[in-house]
Amino acid sequence: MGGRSALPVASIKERLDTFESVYGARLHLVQGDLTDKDVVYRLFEEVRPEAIVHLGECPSAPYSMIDADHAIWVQRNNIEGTMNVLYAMRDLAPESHLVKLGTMGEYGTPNLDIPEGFFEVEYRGRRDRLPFPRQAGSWYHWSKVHDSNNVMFACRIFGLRATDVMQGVVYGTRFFGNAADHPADPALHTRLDFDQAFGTALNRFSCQSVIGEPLTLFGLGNQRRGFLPICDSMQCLALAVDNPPQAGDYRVFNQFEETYTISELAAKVATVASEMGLDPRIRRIENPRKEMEEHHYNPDHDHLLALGYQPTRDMESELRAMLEDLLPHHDRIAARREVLLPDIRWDGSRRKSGFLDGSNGTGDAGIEDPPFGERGKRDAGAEAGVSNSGIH
Ligand code: USQ
Repeated sequence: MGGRSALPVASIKERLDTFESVYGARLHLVQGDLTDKDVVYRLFEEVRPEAIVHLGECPSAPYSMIDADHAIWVQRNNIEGTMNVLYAMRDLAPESHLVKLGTMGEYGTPNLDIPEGFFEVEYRGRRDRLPFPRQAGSWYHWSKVHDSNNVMFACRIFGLRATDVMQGVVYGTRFFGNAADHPADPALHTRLDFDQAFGTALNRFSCQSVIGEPLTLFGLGNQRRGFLPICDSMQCLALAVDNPPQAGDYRVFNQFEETYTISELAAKVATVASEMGLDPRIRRIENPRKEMEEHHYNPDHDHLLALGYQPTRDMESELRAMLEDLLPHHDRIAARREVLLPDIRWDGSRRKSGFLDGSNGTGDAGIEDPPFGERGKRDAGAEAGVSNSGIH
């Protein structure tokens, strides 16, 4: 996507060595492609895992929306990799526990509260407990839905056990142990992307604040999502591993801390950035996606709390820590500032989004009013017909 990690990522050897010196354990690394069944089977033969935390998928909605080749690659990569893991579990580690990363986006934005995976339905006088309908918003999110169905079916027919984690949008730079309070050894940093495809909203807003670019709200900015910092994402995965389900059980965790609208988040980043002496500006741009910009959003998230999950820190302190970690890399980010404005559109075209106030990015501080008077309209950004003026 022409981007790069805002934080430099050390070589794999350096990362393994540093991990060992900080945490006293040598990690065993095997490099291979999960879509290669032989690779997965060899790995299972060697390791005979008790638990598998499967994060090995393409995570990007926009990337999957570029064109047919990208859509098909994302679906094949994600679905085939998981199928190989499921069959390797059946054949070589049937007692093991799969912790599989799904996404809150599988549910979409229905006009109902969202349960954790399943709900009770009454229809024509009969009742059943059924999977809650999935209404994903990108080919990537649909790949996760298909994964969920496959994992659920494998549990039923192979007697496997799995936790399907419907994770919200992750942000932050500090993820190890007591990371919340201490910056990680720089050699342990993981990627932090800020381009349109692999950068998530809060990570992008933080990078934009650091280099003085506007924080880009897509459309109205009233889309609501669940968020959690990366250190708590790690905590939740560890809780799932430590508390496996019974054989044959397929369980679903909704994994997020709080829900916020994207405008609320941008305002939080702007507040923290201002306190740190930066000069953030929030601006609306045409929404390149087709998504509801005003909607009900009230997902349950009780399962992890019942296992003892405790959010470790509030969003403001996480944002402050993130900005502290990013500021020294101002030049690295600034050198790729052109990747910040999105041009991958859900209608298949490729055109950079314009600012919705029609100016050239030098507007006032704060959030401009949307130039169209139809708040609440679905896909408002896509329909606003805003000209291309204001593109960097
Ligand atoms: N958004 C903006 N401005 C930006 C970037 C995004 O307003 O500069 C908006 C988007 O329109 C969307 C929301 O923020 O409404 C979230 O977008 P995102 O890019 O942060 O997250 P998303 O595409 O939903 O995907 C991310 C991860 C994905 C994960 C998902 C969890 O990339 O791997 O599955 O978050 S969830 O959103 O709950 O489905």
